[in-house]
Amino acid sequence: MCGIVGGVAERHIVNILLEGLKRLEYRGYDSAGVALMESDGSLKREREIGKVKNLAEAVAKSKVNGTVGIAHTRWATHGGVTKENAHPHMSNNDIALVHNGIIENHEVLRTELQAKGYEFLSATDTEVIAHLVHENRKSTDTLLAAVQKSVKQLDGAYGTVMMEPANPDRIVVARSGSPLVIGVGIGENFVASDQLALLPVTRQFIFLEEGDVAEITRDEINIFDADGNAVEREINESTVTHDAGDKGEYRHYMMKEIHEQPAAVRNTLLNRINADTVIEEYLGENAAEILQGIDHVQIIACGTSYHSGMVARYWLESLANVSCNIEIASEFRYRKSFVPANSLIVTISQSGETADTLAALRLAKEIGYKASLSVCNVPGSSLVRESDLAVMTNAGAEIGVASTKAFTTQLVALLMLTVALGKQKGMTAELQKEIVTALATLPNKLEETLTMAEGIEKLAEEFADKQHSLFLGRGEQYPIAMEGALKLKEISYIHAEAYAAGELKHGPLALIDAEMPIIVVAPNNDLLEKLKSNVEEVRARGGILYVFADKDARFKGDDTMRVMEVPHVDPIIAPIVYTIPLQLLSYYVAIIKGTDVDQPRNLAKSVTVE
Ligand code: F1P
Repeated sequence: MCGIVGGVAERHIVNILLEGLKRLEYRGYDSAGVALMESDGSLKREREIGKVKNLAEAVAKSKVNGTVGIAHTRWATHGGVTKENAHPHMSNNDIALVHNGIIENHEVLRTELQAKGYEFLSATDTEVIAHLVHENRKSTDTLLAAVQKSVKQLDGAYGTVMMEPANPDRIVVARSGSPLVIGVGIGENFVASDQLALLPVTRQFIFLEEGDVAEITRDEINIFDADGNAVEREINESTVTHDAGDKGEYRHYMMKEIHEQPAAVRNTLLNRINADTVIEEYLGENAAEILQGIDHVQIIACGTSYHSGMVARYWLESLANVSCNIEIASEFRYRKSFVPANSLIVTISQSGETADTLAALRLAKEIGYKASLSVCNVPGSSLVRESDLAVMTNAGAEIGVASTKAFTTQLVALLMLTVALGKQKGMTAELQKEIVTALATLPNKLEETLTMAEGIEKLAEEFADKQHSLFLGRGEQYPIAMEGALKLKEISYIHAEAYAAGELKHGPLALIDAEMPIIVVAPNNDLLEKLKSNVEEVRARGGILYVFADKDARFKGDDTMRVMEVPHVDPIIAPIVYTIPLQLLSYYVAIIKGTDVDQPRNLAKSVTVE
């Protein structure tokens, strides 16, 4: 979703801002803009719809530059995709600002400000902030004071950065519900909605907290909490190990990230397992103590992360003997739910900034969950900071909107968590050893599975003209079927639905004909014979099957059933391995269809509005 970059320097920074925006492109956006200020206070702005490339061309033409500036990629919420609605927004040439989030009381504020004579030039909620700050600036000595006054009048979520030509040596930022990070430099300072944007200029970051307002100059960063008290916030050295970098030998980030999975999983496992078990300390200093009293786990997540949580439910109940529920964050946060005694809330999120997941965590803390744990890929993100324990997936930056390596590393982290909790519930030493042994083999198994790519590329040709598809799995492979269907939807725009195979005859069987490809995930586990019966039900009705199966599962391919052999693995880690061919399938289908694989239409990487 929207991205922010800003900076105060001695050098001209337009290229730093544009590079920052490019690094945020992966989040999904539909227009981009930049405003720069020279030290004499002259203010210039460029905005373009479409890609950052268009903005860069406009900037090159108009030669806009300056030492202080703000930039933005917009993902439309209020107001269509137009140049007028793109940020930065200005109030009477006196204030320029960019904003992520949604101002919920924008209508009321707009009416009030219009009555005071402000003319609105866009349909955005953001422009309200610009005029509100402008109005409050009339009765305050500084922009900082005007922002502190204004944020008290705003409802909703914002990460906002602004500047005024009257004081061209500073920017003012405010955070509530939408992340902002300050990049600390030498004789220059920056701000962004995601540290990735600033990695070319610094690795020193201050993560602003909820309610913080800060004034930033070249040499000073003054931060104030929601009550207006000056506060010190720690400077963190960035631990982002893989820079987003370029696509290397790959055509798309998604394919690069699919192929990074063996290395990413190695990283997730690093120093966290030994030959016998999981080393609990990796979860945090007092992890063992917190997990000890836990009798129930409630998992909360959205999208792909929800699917990894669904697999974890099977693992936690069958392997760790801990009761577990899972719910989509946007549902959980708006219903009254029962909190069993000694419950742990587990949030799962690649970004750690998904608005619904974050709100659900905050609610869980309020309603009596004993402790919170987050499985997350972004260090310093809101979920990580607000949870008692965090298990980092360490997958490196994920740029493709459709999540791949974040998902498989989440599964690895969740399987390790299963062992850690299982130990508290009497999991046998043999089972602990079986799980860590299987995990240790996983990176090589994933490498082996990736060699299926060529065969799947051919298979994809049979899908490209289809309108619909059905994915089937049973047990912990059911969520993998769901994830496969989601991937196909997201990047190839083919309607895909997943069913627990046992549900087929309760409705979806009516859909089966030769135009409906049916994809089946079939490892050699104790549900195999049941699954085979479901496959026969489809075959008997003229359906065309594509079965991803263990060779010992003995499926016989023919005209109506294509069988793709997946490497043999311990059934415990099979959900992780079977994810790979489904990712590859959706990728190759999308290539044939010519879609924008890394930034599929209408989607955003980090869903920071509800
Ligand atoms: C959740 C999610 C992703 C999906 C897309 C939109 O994000 O649904 O799973 O791939 O990027 O957001 P997160 O909470 O895991 O960051």
